[in-house]
Amino acid sequence: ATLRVAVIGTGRMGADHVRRIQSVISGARVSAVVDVDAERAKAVAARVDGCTAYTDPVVALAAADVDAVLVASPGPAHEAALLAAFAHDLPVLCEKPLTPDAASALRVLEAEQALGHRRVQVGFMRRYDAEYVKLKALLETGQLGRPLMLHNRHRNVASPPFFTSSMLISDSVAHEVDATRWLLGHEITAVTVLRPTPSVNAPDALLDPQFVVLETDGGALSDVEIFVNCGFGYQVQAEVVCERGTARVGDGHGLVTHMAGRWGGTIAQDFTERFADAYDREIQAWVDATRRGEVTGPSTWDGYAAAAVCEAGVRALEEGGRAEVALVERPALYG
Ligand code: NAD
Ligand code: ISE
Repeated sequence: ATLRVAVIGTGRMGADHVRRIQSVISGARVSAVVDVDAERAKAVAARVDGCTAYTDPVVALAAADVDAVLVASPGPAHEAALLAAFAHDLPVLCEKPLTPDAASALRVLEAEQALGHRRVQVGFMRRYDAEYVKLKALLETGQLGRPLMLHNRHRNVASPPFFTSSMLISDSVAHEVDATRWLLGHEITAVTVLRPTPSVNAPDALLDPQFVVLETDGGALSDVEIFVNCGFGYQVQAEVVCERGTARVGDGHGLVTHMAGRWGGTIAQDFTERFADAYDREIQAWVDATRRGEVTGPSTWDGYAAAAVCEAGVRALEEGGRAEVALVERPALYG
């Protein structure tokens, strides 16, 4: 049967996911949208046949025509939405971050264990990006040997007005934290954050860019340049350096033109463009797995681990130096 999805949060990502479920992927439709901004929810619902607008997630998730939940509200609202979904044992696609800090992520981890089965796929969409998937597959062949270092660059054109210096870590570097754990198959054990003099284009007091070094339990280093007001484009790149070679993704050389004595291409301007296909595959994979009665993709454990690493990263940013990551023991539910 067609999966009837409630989308919580109808801002930039939520509205894009509504469009994706209705017009791009198969097997699902949007039966409810929820936003604390009633007008926004109504405007999105008006574009979808048979879709009801709500302002309270708890009321929406109790509706009879909701089979699954897509959480796209801001991070601080995720815990309440996840617990409301668990109360009805509903499958959830939760946009990253699972929650903004380790304590709240741990509460979600414990609540899912109390259900006794996995219910959550976390929205770390890099795992569905064609280039990242190829990089992961190459590493798994072992041809390049053991990974020693991973170099990441993550650049946004401009940060939204509510962005804080710690959000460069908890909202943006969260993706590289997950990509590092997933690509290398290691847990991250410590974080160091270096702070160059901020760019003149960074809004007042925003520490942008930052340089983050992640240490792993497999003895690898993963560094991240995070620069959210670079001005020129949206770039996400990764290069892994192994004992017998290197491999990199994200150069974006899709179309190269030669004209008037110059050569070049274009640079995506935001994540909805750069990762459009990854989001499509991510949501399709969630719908397909849910309809089979399965839960696949990044788990609540992955969301918790990322939250714990980011929390250590924020500590390293604020206090200087190196902050160690403390994880609880990995519960059996997560393999
Ligand atoms: P946004 O501010 O554009 O939209 C958030 C919406 O949620 C707003 O309409 C707001 O009114 C609504 N909202 C706030 N509190 C709510 C609550 N308690 N219940 C219901 N609705 C509520 O934000 P966004 O950029 O769309 O980000 C949403 C989520 O998606 C965040 O978790 C963010 O980290 C994530 N995100 C992921 C990616 C990615 O690449 N995967 C990119 C951008 C954002
Ligand atoms: C945003 O929330 C995302 O998830 C984007 O992928 C990332 O590039 C951006 O920096 C975040 O703020």
